[in-house]
Amino acid sequence: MTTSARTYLNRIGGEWVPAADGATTSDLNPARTDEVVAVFPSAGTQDADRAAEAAARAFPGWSRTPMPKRGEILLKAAQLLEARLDEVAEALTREEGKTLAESKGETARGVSLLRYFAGEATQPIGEVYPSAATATFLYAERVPLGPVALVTPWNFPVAIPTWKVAPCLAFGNTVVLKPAELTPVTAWHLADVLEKAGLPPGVLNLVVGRGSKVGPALVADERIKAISFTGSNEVGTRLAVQAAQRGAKFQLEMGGKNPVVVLDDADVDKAVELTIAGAMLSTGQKCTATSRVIVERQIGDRFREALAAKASSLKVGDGMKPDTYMGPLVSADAEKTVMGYVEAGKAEGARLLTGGTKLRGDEYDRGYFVAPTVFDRVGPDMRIAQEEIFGPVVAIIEAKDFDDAVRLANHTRFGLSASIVTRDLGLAMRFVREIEAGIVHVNSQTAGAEPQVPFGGFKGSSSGSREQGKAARDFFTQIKTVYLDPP
Ligand code: UN1
Repeated sequence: MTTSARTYLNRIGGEWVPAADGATTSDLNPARTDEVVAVFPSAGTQDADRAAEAAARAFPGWSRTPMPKRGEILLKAAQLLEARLDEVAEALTREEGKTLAESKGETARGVSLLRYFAGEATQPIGEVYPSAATATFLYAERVPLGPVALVTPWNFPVAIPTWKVAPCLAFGNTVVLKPAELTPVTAWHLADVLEKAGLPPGVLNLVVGRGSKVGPALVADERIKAISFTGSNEVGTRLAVQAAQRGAKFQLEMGGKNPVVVLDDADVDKAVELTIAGAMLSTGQKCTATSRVIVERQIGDRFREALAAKASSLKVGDGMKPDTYMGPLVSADAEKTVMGYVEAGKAEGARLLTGGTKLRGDEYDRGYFVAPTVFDRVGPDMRIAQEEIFGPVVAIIEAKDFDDAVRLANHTRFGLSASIVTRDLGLAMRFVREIEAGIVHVNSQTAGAEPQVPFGGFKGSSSGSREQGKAARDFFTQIKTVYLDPP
């Protein structure tokens, strides 16, 4: 057991504080569970209450701070985060498991997000309309909501908190950030760089604690005017009901069951490369991960052989090692869920082409390592074709032709991202038109999100709103229409 793990504190009202009841939680390395990465407070309802109070107190001052000034703080935070990019990336790999290369990429994305929203802080925030009356100055202005709760997952512990926090602050709201308890160090860094960049006390409050306690307490709190959540459909649905009951604004980004469609004319190597990247990077733990491959018949055999060969050749290991392609799953629970789906796939009659096992040996025994897994002969209604697995498991489903492929791709309650691999521009354009997904890729993998464009899903993948880019403004502001007449 590592004894040198650093102890961190929550940030409430400008002070670093332990949990009200003194409870703590250990942040473990999923590649080596005997390594304690950090010790954090395990906040409860009392801490949630204090954080909401602090955010409410800070709101009048922050909402009146000129928007460009708020933008300057975000820009300064971007510089500070960039200066500690290696440190944050290493913490990310150690607490979440993804490879160091992915962690560096994600931290760099955090820097871009802060920069992007610093720029947003000088963009127009309303519109002037013609009025029926000659003298009336008629305009609609975007104004802040108030204190907002941001509930974020462990799988992108830098990028997702940043893409919620940055616009939330830019538009004049104050924040209670509740990051996933599995990955608090990265969220702590975000809070720390914002503070060092000059964010006034209470504007951003960090509450690390159990989601099951802190989440509902924040959602029920009358001082919290809106909640933005990324996570499971199960938690999201409950949260929406609770928020709707008291009239709080909410935004949900949830699961996916994202398809890549491989048409007969595709280059097999390219299709394999995109499928592997989409399905196996981050150990398949992305809401945008590829989890179904819908292949046309003629290319089917060549594709499945090449995909299985590539999947079984991937180097799995500790994400800190430079040659690792795929790290561990994040937790024992995650491993149990993934292995449960492997069993379900076999029991329902799918054919296991490769993987499906826990990895054994010195390098693996202390972590949550499973082999990259490929099933074929998957029926469209099997559980592994319908439910979000959130692990390195991909299901190959055969399609008769293009129309069948689109029908199969849309045969899901989710609609986050989708991809097609083809050289046929006409079919690619039809796919873009017919696919029920919020994010469509042609000849690129299903994952990925640039800061300047809307991000979000159709159907059961989201509550309908979008994050990032100009779309972030819609959620983090409300509209005030003003009829201004001379006295
Ligand atoms: C990406 O595909 O790079 O939780 C981002 C998730 C998504 C973010 C995906 N909200 O996986």
